[in-house]
Amino acid sequence: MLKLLMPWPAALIKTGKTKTIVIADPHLGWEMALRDKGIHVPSQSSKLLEKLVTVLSKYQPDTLLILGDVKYTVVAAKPGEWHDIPEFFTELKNYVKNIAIVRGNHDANLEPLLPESIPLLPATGTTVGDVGLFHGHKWPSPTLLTCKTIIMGHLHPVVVFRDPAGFKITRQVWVKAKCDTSQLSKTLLQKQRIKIDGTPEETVKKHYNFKPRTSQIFIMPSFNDFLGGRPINETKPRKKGQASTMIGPVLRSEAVDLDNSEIYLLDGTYLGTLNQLRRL
Ligand SMILES: [Mn+2]
Repeated sequence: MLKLLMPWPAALIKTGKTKTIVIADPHLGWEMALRDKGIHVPSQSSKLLEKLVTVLSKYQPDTLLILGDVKYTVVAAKPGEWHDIPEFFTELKNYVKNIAIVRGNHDANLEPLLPESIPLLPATGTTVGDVGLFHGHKWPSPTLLTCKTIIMGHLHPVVVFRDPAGFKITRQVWVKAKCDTSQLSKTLLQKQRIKIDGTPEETVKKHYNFKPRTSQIFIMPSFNDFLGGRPINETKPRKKGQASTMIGPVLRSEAVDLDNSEIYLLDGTYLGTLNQLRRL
C-alpha cells in the first residue's frame, strides 16, 4: 500500500511486514555552495533533520529510504559536509531502525560520509512491495517493471504562477503520471540490448519471468524546501516524434504521459493537469 504523506514531501509504503518512509533529494549542504559566493545561509541540516524526525515519529516506520541526492556537491565532498552528513545520519539512527539510500547523481563518493550500517543502493533502483523506486537520472532496472507504481525524485518539481502585479509564486508539487507499460518495457529492453521477440511484454516475460505491470509514476517533491525547483508548467508540451525537454531519461521517453499528468500541492490540493497549468 502506497500513501503520500500530505503535507510532507514524503511517502509511506506498507507491506505485510514492513513500513517504509520514502523521501528524495535532501541535498544536505546546499547552503555551503552559496557561502562560497559570499551569501551567508546558516546550515539547513538541523532543520531538515527536525522535519524528518517529525515524520518518523508520527509514522514509526522500520525503514527510511532516501531516493538519491543526499549531498549537494556532485563529486567531492566539501569540508562542511564531512561534519554535517555523518552527524545527520548518526542522529537519524535514533529514530529509525534501517536507513537505505538509492544513489542519485550528487552521491558520488558519499560512502565515506555514511555510517557502515547504511547501504547505498544502485541508481537503477530497488523495489518495496508493489512500488519501484529510483532516483531518475538514469534508466531504472527492468526489475522495477514488476511494480504497478514507480516513484522517482531528481526533478524537484514546482509550479510557478504569476499574478497580474507580476509577483511570482512558486510551490512544490507532486506529479502523478500515467505510464505506458508496453512502451516502458520496450525502452528498458532496448537499454539492456535484449532483442524484442513478439510484444515487449512477452519479451520481458521470457527474459525475466514476470509480467510487466508499471502503469503509473509519481515524481516526488524535494525534501529540502529551501532549494529551488524545476518549474514544470514552464516546460513545453511533447510534440509527436520529438524528445521532451524534461530531465531524466524516463521522463524524456514516450512511456510517461507528462502532459496529462495530475499535479498536487504538498497539502494534497489538486491543481489540474500539467497541460492546464501551462496556460497560466
Ligand atoms: Mn538528482
